[in-house]
Amino acid sequence: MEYTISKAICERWFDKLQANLRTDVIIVGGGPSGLICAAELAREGIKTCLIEGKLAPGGGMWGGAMLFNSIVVQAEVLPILDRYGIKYLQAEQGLYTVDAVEATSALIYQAAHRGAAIFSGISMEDVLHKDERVSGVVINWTPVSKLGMHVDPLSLCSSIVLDATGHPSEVVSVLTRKNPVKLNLPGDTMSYERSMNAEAGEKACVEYTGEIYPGLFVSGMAACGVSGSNRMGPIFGGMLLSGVKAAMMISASLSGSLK
Ligand code: 48F
Repeated sequence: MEYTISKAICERWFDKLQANLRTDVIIVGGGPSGLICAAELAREGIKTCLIEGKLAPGGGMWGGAMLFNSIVVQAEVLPILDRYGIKYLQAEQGLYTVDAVEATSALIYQAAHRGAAIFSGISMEDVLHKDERVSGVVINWTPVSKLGMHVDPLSLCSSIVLDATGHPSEVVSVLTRKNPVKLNLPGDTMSYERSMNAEAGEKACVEYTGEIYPGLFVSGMAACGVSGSNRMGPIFGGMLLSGVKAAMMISASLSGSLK
């Protein structure tokens, strides 16, 4: 029986990897913006692969604030919560609270159930950059990177890459560190995240969601950081709106390139 268990797991996992060596979209980072983007794209039948460096996707959503695992959202995202079957309670000033565990697990479930391929424990360490376009990512096991082991990576190819890595905006950072590129951002270059201002940060993370370099989109906290906007703390409506906006823009870009 042990042989059969191991064989079944190996076959399934390698089938999944092989099927995702070339995809429409690679999402780096399984926080709220990346997960909801994956769920929305997969629902449209767009071949989507999500790479999460940690064991479990969910990013900063599990922990609420200071480990108080409730999060806050604005009234405008209630239709999204309804679509994902996430319950909410009214607070004050048009704000609502959501159980962080229910919300995070709902996003993960919908992304996986709708057909996005989720790989965990694997980190993006570089991008594929050819003919002035990002065309995929370079990956390795997170423990290999953490232990500093001298092991070469593998590459995954895609039409589009989404940087949903949150505060460190790791995809944009590695692209700009290694290549002399001009970004579609104020000042043509990557900025840095400013201090807490919930209203400004929530607005900016949606506003700056988009394609900042051919083939490379940003969402969520990464969109805030690279555009020089503020962090916003444990309010998550902007993250969900950003992920949904990223999915709409990516879908439009893919259908445009098929014409
Ligand atoms: O930070 P994160 O939750 O991203 P987000 O969707 O949401 C931000 C909020 O959680 C919070 C906030 C809310 O108001 O301010 O911070 O922008 O999730 C990012 C995910 O990306 C993974 C990381 O482990 C986390 O789960 N990640 C980061 N770098 C890499 C990565 C990498 N190089 N490769 C793979 N995954």
